[in-house]
Amino acid sequence: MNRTEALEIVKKQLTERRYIHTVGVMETAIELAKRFEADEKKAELAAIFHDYAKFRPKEEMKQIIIDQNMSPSLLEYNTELWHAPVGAFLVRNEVGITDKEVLDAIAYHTSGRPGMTLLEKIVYVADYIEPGRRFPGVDEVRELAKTDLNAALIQSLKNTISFLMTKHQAVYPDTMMTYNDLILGGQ
Ligand code: DGI
Ligand code: FE
Ligand code: FE
Repeated sequence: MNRTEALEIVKKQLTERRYIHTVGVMETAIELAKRFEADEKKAELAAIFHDYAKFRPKEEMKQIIIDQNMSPSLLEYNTELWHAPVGAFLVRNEVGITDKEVLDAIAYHTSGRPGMTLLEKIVYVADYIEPGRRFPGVDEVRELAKTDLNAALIQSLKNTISFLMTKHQAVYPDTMMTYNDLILGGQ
């Protein structure tokens, strides 16, 4: 599948605004893949489909999490977490992408996980810093991503965890574990 075909497929699943975000993530992920010597084609594909399930009804996502034996703890935390693992499942089933590295980069693009692969880190950071993002602190992460992918990832995790805490929201354990893993030097 080439880029144009992939973008056409995902466009139908998204709002205009989210599609523009997706194109930004795609461009950023390719740039990061070049910089940090990852597979550019896989980065492009994972980025294009990372938010594929973003607008699926919550009930549908919940049912997939249950039926596919995904972590039941997902259901206890923020529903925003669901579109990532559900997206990986749907991209496999509906689009026919079978590359496990690409599917994992989609599955972990929101929560992160300990021992993230290079491709997973690239999609996570690209999602955070694509040119359309305007969060406080995003420029600092953009600067870090020019030279140090792990430092960029740690800073984006810190920002997200702090953001959730200031809103008095729970933090998904895998997100905390991702942060700890990187701080403790687990690559
Ligand atoms: O889908 P996007 O908006 O492009 O970005 P995303 O997939 O990273 O979703 C991020 C949202 O998920 C962000 O607003 C914070 C929210 N969220 C809720 N609970 C958690 C969480 N993000 C992480 N990493 N961990 C959580 O526990
Ligand atoms: Fe997302
Ligand atoms: Fe996104």
